[in-house]
Amino acid sequence: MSASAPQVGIIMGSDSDWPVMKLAAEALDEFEIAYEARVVSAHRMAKEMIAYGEQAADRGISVIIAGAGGAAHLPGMVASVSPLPVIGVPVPLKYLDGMDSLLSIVQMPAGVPVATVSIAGARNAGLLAVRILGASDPAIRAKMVTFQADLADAARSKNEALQS
Ligand code: RP5
Repeated sequence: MSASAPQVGIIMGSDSDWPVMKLAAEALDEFEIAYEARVVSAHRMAKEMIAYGEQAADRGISVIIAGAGGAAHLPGMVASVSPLPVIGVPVPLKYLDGMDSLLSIVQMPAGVPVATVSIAGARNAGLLAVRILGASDPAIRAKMVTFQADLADAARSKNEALQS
């Protein structure tokens, strides 16, 4: 977490989700984007969850990344009370390999979108948040362009290593 006002809110159903969700935080750190990270359980802290969703935009948050496991209602419920883009991260638990989390997050009713990434895909959730911010911030967008070029270079190097 950085000292400047957070642009991204990372929320999760439990602190047990943090080993997955910290990958989103690490991606945001790479782009020097300020974020906050909080446990806001949909089932155990429903009132706080609603308050978080209702207040996030007014507090200056631009994107919410919401991760949960099992009956993962947090991303969809927060999306229902916030006008912000919400990125859902299905967190895999002991049983069902995260399919329960994925299906709980991805099939939202029309009118209430959640941008669901892959099971345990918190790094991509962080990178998607960077892209969303970059759409209206040229400095962030320029960093993303550099990141993408580096990604391509790394892939090309691996291909060249295979050829030699
Ligand atoms: C979900 O229940 C949380 O998102 C977490 O993935 C799961 C288990 O929570 P704990 O019992 O570990 O607190 O709501």
